[in-house]
Amino acid sequence: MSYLERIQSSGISRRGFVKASAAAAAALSVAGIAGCAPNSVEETAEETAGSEQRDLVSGEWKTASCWHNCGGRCVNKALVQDGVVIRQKTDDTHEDSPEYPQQRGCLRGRSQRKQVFADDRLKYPMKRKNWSPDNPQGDLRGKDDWERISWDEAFQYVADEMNKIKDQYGNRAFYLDSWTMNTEYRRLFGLFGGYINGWGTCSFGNYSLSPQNCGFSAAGGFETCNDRFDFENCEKIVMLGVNPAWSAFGMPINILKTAHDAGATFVGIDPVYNETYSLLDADWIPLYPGSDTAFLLGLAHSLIVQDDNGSLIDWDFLDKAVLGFDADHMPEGVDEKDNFMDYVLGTYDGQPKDAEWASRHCGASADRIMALAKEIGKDNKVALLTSWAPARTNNSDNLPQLFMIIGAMTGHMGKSGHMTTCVDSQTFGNHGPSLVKPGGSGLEEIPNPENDYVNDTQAWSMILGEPYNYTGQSNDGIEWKPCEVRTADIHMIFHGGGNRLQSRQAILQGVEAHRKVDFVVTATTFFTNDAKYSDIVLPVNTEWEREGGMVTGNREMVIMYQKIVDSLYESKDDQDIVKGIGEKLGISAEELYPYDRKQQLFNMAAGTIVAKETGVSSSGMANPFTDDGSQNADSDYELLLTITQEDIDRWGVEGQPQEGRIPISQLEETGVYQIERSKGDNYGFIAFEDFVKDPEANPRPYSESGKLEAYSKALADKVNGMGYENSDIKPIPTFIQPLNGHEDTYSDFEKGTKGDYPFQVVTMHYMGRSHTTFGNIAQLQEAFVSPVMINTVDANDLGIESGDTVMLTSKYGKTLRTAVVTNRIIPECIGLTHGSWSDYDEENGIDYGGSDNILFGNDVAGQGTSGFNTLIVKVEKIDTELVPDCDKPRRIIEL
Ligand SMILES: Nc1nc2c(c(=O)[nH]1)N[C@H]1C(S)=C(S)[C@@H](COP(=O)(O)OP(=O)(O)OC[C@H]3O[C@@H](n4cnc5c(=O)[nH]c(N)nc54)[C@H](O)[C@@H]3O)O[C@H]1N2
Ligand SMILES: Nc1nc2c(c(=O)[nH]1)N[C@H]1C(S)=C(S)[C@@H](COP(=O)(O)OP(=O)(O)OC[C@H]3O[C@@H](n4cnc5c(=O)[nH]c(N)nc54)[C@H](O)[C@@H]3O)O[C@H]1N2
Ligand code: SF4
Ligand SMILES: [Mo]
Repeated sequence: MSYLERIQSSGISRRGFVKASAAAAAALSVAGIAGCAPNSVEETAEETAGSEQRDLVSGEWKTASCWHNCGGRCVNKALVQDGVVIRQKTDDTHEDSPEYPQQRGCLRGRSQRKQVFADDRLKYPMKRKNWSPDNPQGDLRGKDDWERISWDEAFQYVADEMNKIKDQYGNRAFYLDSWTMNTEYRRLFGLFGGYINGWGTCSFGNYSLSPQNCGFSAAGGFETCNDRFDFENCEKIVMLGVNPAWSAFGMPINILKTAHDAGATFVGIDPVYNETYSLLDADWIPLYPGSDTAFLLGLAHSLIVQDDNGSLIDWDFLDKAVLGFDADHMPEGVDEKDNFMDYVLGTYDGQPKDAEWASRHCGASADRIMALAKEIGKDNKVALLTSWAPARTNNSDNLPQLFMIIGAMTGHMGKSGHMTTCVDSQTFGNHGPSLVKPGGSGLEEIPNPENDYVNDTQAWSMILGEPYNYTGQSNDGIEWKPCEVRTADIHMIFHGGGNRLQSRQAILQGVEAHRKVDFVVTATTFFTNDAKYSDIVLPVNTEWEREGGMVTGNREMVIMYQKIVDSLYESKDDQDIVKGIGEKLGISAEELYPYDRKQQLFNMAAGTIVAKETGVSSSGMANPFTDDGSQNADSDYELLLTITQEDIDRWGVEGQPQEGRIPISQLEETGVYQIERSKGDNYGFIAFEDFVKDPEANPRPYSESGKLEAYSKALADKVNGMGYENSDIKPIPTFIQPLNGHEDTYSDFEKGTKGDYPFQVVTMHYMGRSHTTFGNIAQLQEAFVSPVMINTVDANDLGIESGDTVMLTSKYGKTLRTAVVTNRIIPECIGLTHGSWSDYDEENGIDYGGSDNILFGNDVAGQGTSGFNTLIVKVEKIDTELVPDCDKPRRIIEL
C-alpha cells in the first residue's frame, strides 16, 4: 500500500500530513513552525469531501512543467483524473543510482499544484478603479480598489495608451521590464518601435564582466568545472559561499555527497554555516559578507610566504600561463611595479596583505588563513569552488580574477582531481558540453530598435528623472560601450515575466517611480508587488495550462512536458496576450508569431540533438545539420528523435519525417531523456585541460593575451569606463573597501567604534521559494517561515530570543521578521531570506512581510553591481507579535 493510500485509509487528514512533513522539513530549515489556514481550491475541496471517499490511484500520469527560475530542472509528474490533478510525483522512469541518478524534484516542485490551483490566482483582467486615460491619479497606485474588465477592454486600454504615449513622447517613453520568466512582450514592443529595457548583474554579480576579461571563462563562470565523476578524485573541496543544498536541487548535492563518501574533506568559507557544509561535515571558516577579496589576498600572501621551493605554488604553470603575476611577467608598456605579487607582499605600498591584515577586514582568523594555504598546496588534489553570491557584493569586481589567480598559483586546473570553478545551480559540479539539448522554437528574435538599456540600480531613479549610464550592456549581453550619460522621460511601465518591484533593490523608490508615470501594466499570475502598483492587471496562465514545452538543466537530460489542464478562470498565455494587444495596434499575429505554440514545441523536439556515443570533442561540437538540412557527418551529435509522417499528422503540425535515436512517442510518454552515464564513459570533461597542457597552443578564448590575466587592463578599463561612482578598480585585484560592507558598520573602523548601522545582512536564496515565486503558498510558508538569523552573542546583547519579533532598519527602509537565534551565522551579521513578499504599511513606514529589497537603496558601484550581500542595518527587538505568513489572508481581489 502506498504512503498516500495509508494516509487515506488511516483517516489522517491532509492537514495532519502537512504538519508532519513540515516538522521534518523544519529541522532542515532552521525554522519554527506555526499552523496555517488552507489556501488552495483543491485543499478546501479535499477537506470538505473527506479523504476516505477519494481514489488516489486511477487517472493518467502526465509530465508537468516545473518552470521557475529555481536553480533546478527536474521531472515532475501529475496524476490527472477527469481533468483534476489528484497527486504529484517525481522521476521514477528508472532506478536511482549515483551514476545514473533520477532527476528528482524538490519540495517546491512537489507543491506545484498548490500554486497552479491556488485560490489567490489572478482570475480576470482588472482595472484600477480611479485610473482613467485622462486622469491617471497615479498617487493611488497600491491603495486603490479594482474592477473587473473584459479582455477586449483590457487590450483596448493598453493599445490606446501605447499609441498615445508613442505619439506624444516617442518609444523611449516605454520602460519594459520583461525578463527571465518571459520575454514575449519584447516582441510586441520591438515591433511597436522600441523601448527602454532593464539590465543588471543580478544573478552573476561581478561574474558578469570580470571572468571573460581575465581569461577565466565566459560570463557567469561556466565551463570551469570538471565533469561530476571527477569529484571523487578530489581530496579536499574548498567552498567559498556555496549552498546547493538550498539552491541547486536535483543532482548537485549528490555529487558532493559521493565525494564525501569517497573520503574527501570539505571547507566552507561563508558568513553562514549552511546546510551544504553541515551535510558534508565541512570545516567552517566564518567571514564577513563582501570581504572575500581581503580573505583571498591574505591567502595569496600566506601561500607565497609559506612556499618552500615550490612546495605550495606551481611556479612553472604561473610562468607559462599567467600574465602579470610578478614583475617578470608583465605586459609590455606598463610599470613592472604594478604586478600582483608585489602588491600582495606590499613591496611598494608598505602594506603586506598578510593573514593578519586580511583578518582585520574579513574576520577570519589569521592562523586559519595560514593553515588553509598549506591545505590547498599544489601537491594536494583540491577543488576550489565558489558561487556568484560572494560576487553579489559591491566593489568585488576583481574577485573572479583573484579566485582564478589562487587556482593558478596552486595549479588546481586542467587535471583530474583539481578544479578552480564558479558553480551555478543548474550546471553545478558538472560542466562540459551539453550531451543532449533541445532545438530552437523557430521564432526569430525581434530586436529592440531603441537599443537602450538601464542598469537595475538606476531604473527607478531614471523613471524619477535622474540620469543613467548607458553602457550597451543588456541581459542579452549586447556589446559593452563606454558610458554615455542619458536621461529619459518615461510615461509607461510594462511588467511581464518578473516581479521586479519586489526582486530588485530599492522597492520604496520603485513605488515612487510607479506613482509618477501615466500608465502601469502588469501581466502575471498572482497579485505580486508589480501587480499591486499597476493600473491594468492581465492574468497570465501557468505552464500547466499551456501547450507543453521542452527544457534542459544539467548536461545529461532534456524534459518534454505536457499540458495538464485548461486555462483556469480567464487567464491567458502571454503569447495570446501579446497577439491581443498587437491586434489593437495593427500588428498582425503572423508577424508576432509565425508559428503557434504547438509548432514551436514540435520545432524544438525535431531539432533536439544528442551526443554520439563516441563523446564530444571540441572540434566535433558543430551543428549536426548542414545548410541544406541534412545531417553533418563530422558532428559529434545526432538527432534524438525519430519522427514519422503519422507523428506529424497526429501533432497537426508542419514538418519532415526524420531518423533519430528514439521515437518521439517515447519521449512524450516518459517525459525525459537522460544519458545513462557511467564512470570512465566517453563524456568526461576536464576544464582548462588543453590550456594547462600547452597554454601557447591553446590560448584562452576570452582574454586579450590568451593567458590567464592576473593583470587585466581590459577589465579595469571596462569597469571604470562604465562610469558608476566607486569604480576605480586596478588591472590587478586590490582591496577596495566595499560600499555598505563590514567597514561601513563602524563610524571609526580603525578605533573599532560601531556606527548607526552596526550589522551586515546576507540575503540568501531560500529553500522554500524561487525568489518571490511560491512566496504566497501557505504549505511552503508553514514549512519555511523565512526567519531572520541572528548570532547568539548579538541576540543576548539585544535581549532577543528565538520567536521574538525584530525590526531591521537600513538607511532606506524597515522590515519585521521573527528571530531564529543560532550560532550558524557569524556575529554582527544577519541572515535574511531572499524574496519574501512585502507587506508595507504606508502609515508607519514598516514592512510586515520581511522583504529584503525594501532595505536597499540604489547605491551603485563597480560594473553596476546589484550588491545584494552588501547591506547594513540596525537591529532591534519589537513588542509586536507577527502573524505567521501562512496565517495571513491571501491576496484575493474581490471584484
Ligand atoms: N535582495 C536580493 N534580491 C535579489 C536577489 C538576492 O540574492 N537578494 N537575487 C536576484 C536574482 S539572482 C534574481 S534571478 C532575481 C529574480 O527576480 P524575478 O525574476 O523578478 O523573481 P521571480 O520571483 O522569479 O519572479 C518571476 C515572476 O514572473 C511570474 N511568471 C512566471 N512565469 C511567467 C510567465 O510565463 N509569464 C509571465 N508574464 N509571468 C510569469 C511569476 O509569477 C513571478 O511573479 O532576484 C534578484 N533579487
Ligand atoms: N531554493 C532556491 N534556489 C535557488 C534560487 C531561489 O530563489 N531559491 N534562485 C536561483 C538563482 S536565479 C540563483 S542566481 C542562484 C543563486 O545561488 P548562489 O549564487 O549560490 O547564492 P545563495 O544561495 O544566496 O548563497 C550561497 C552561499 O553564499 C553565502 N554568501 C553570501 N554572501 C557571501 C559573501 O559575501 N561571501 C561568502 N564567502 N559567502 C557569501 C551564503 O551565506 C550562502 O551560503 O540560486 C538559484 N537557486
Ligand atoms: S528545483 Fe525547480 S524544477 Fe526542480 S522540482 Fe524544484 S522547483 Fe521544480
Ligand atoms: Mo538569479
